[in-house]
Amino acid sequence: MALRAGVATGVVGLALVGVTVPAATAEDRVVRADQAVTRACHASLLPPGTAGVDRREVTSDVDGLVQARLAPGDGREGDWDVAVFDEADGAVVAASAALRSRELAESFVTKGQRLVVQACRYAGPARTATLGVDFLALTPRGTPTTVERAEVVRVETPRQEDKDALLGLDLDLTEKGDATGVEVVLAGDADRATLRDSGLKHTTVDPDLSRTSRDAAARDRAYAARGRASGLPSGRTSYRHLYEYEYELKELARGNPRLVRAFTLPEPTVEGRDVVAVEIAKDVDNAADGKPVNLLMGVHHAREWPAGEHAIEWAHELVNGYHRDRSIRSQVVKTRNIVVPIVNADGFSVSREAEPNGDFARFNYEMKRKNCRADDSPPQLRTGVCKANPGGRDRGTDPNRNYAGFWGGAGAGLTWSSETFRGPEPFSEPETRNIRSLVSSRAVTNLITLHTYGNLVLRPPGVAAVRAPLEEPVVKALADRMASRNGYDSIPSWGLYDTTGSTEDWSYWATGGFGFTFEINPAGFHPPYEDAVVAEYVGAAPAAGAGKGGNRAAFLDMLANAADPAAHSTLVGTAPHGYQLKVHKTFRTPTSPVRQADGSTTPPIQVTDTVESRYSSTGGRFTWAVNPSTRPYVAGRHGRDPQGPPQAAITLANPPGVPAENTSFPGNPVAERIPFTVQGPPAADNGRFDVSVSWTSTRTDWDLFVLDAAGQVVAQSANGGTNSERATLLDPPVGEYTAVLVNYDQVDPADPDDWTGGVVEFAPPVPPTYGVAEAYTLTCADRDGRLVGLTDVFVDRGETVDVGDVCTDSARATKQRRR
Ligand code: 0X9
Ligand code: ZN
Repeated sequence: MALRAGVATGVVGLALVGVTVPAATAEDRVVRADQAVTRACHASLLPPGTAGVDRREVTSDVDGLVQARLAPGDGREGDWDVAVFDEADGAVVAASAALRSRELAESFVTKGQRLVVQACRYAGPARTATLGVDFLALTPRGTPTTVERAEVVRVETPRQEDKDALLGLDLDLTEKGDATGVEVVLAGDADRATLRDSGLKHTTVDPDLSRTSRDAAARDRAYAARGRASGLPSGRTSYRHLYEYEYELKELARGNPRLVRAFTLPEPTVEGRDVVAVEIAKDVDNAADGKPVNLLMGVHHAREWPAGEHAIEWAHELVNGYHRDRSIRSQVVKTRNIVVPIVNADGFSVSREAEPNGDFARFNYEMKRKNCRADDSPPQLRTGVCKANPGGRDRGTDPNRNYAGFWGGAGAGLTWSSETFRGPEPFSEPETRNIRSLVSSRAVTNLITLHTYGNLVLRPPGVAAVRAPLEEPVVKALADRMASRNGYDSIPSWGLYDTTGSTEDWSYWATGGFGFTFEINPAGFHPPYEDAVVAEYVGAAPAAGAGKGGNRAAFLDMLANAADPAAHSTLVGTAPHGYQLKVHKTFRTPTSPVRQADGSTTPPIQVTDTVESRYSSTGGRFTWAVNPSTRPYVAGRHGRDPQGPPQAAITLANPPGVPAENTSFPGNPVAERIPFTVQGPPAADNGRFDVSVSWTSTRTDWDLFVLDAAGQVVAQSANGGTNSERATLLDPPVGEYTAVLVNYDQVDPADPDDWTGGVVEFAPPVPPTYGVAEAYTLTCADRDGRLVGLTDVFVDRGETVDVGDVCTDSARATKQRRR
């Protein structure tokens, strides 16, 4: 039987799609199968009458999108999947394979294209499901006309003012860079003009990003066409689609029932997709067994496809390793591992299903970053589905600016169209609420959130003004160890520029679970699979982790850290069999003062969190891994007590003459060099030095570099349009340094505008601060759920606290007995 599909053309303003009227009868909409068959619905179009499937033939009467949705039929859940095929060649057009029967398969079709919608009963008791098929027309205006050249430039941001100025431009910043500059995507001429007008110095890194992206896509086709397995745990050779992630996770669970549990995160996305995850642990269903939880996540950002690949490969790694590798097995049995490959399922589907042409125009969706929230778009741009809407890829909130940690501060966009739009309030998005719920309800002692790109291991905080946490040395040591495997730079998140509202700036500061961001690969949001996924994962050339173990080894280090009681906190005691123990804590944390569009700020929002962990007693003594009871936010800040006074200022004498103009230092070494010495305790103890110089005309340009004794640049300041430079080094090691002054440009070479006032100024180290200690509330409930024990517990990182016989010997238990 064929469904009719009609199109209503309710096109508003610039709207790209008309919403269709579902034309099928109620009868047409029920798909039925008497038998469940565990198969990939998207793998092939099966003949009519095949067990476990039902099908509908439809013809698209639009150039636009097809949407096939499933919902549970007659109230029973079960697991049905759906796939749409081209009838002529049998190729899969769209599919969806989440864990329940709530599916959305959506992709592009042409007018007159004959399609078969195949519904598959994968598992469970539901004999029926409800199918809806819609066609959405793209209006002519939906086709982008002008394709502009997208490029990557490096913008020099040596000083905090430059970083702030760059953030103020609201351009598409990457995470590739260093302390003095960052790579930025210019989507087209408007962005080019914005940057030019800012006066920030920049150089081209990739003049034609679209071409690079198209070349990458071509390499991907060739790599997959070889038909040989890669060195990845799964053997995979190409970027997965969303439905492949979904299907693979549930197959992993089906094939390893006691080891792997696939689950759906609490909230569907704004487009109605289920978000799928797996938990991997020995006796996986007993979640309250007291083991520490290690969480790996990918794809907060839609276009960052390698992030999802690395995450799902890690799931395969753990499963393969559990069966075949003694050392991995020994770590898996001590931990619980949760993997959420695609946090932003809507955005990923938009990016992954788009035409891979690599340009960053508003109506090209491959490079979409954010989620699909439309509520904050102007009313006329709220129509249409995310894959084809009048706001284009500008629609949405940046999930990595929407967490409560320091939300509302620097480095986040205030308007709907910003690439870093923070959303209307902390946790306004289903994606961030999903992760919040996971992290708040389990003892997530270790977390990595995967992004691309920049070859970085980032640790909190994301904003410099917050200062490092009191336990910075242990956090840094873990980050450094992982960075020694993947060859990335290990730096604080704020190193390139400030951000607020990112994942671990909530999770770490609120729960004490270690949290890091990896920025995978040196160049590109989803570069060739062979490089950005295979090589980066296994540690092979051309990855920076070649020969060092790659991300695989970095993830194994994180797993080992999760398994190590010295890295989290432990409660021990005794409890009768079947009794339920719980630690919980409710607290309020202020966001940043909330920046407003007019430049003012409003007071911080107080965000209430409840974190908890449960232990289900098996009788007798227990060992229960938890996070420290004091959250890092209140524990204090890292610092150092001065071991002596700061060193006295040093004047830098300007040598006679002016060096020749030089625009290519250090390639061209011509410059003036003035040595100076940094002293150490007890004579001096320096927390930082600042080297500064000035001159007369803002149209003259001197650049300043500071080299250490080995000739490495350790600080620099190289601005245009100013008449001064200031280079800063924090915690400068004792030793010999050289200030290098490069004559970049003279307003009048005949009458040189020489630099003057050269000085090195020293400041003392900032001492640590110590905050307050916080306790958990520990409760015990008996088999009937009655509260029989209640006590406060203070526990530090690395500490084991014996809570004794908490179910029979706590204050509450005593009170109960007296009654
Ligand atoms: O901006 C982000 O959310 C992350 N970079 S990405 O290019 N993948 O979008 C990094 C966030 C943390 N970094 C900084 N504080 N700079
Ligand atoms: Zn990202």
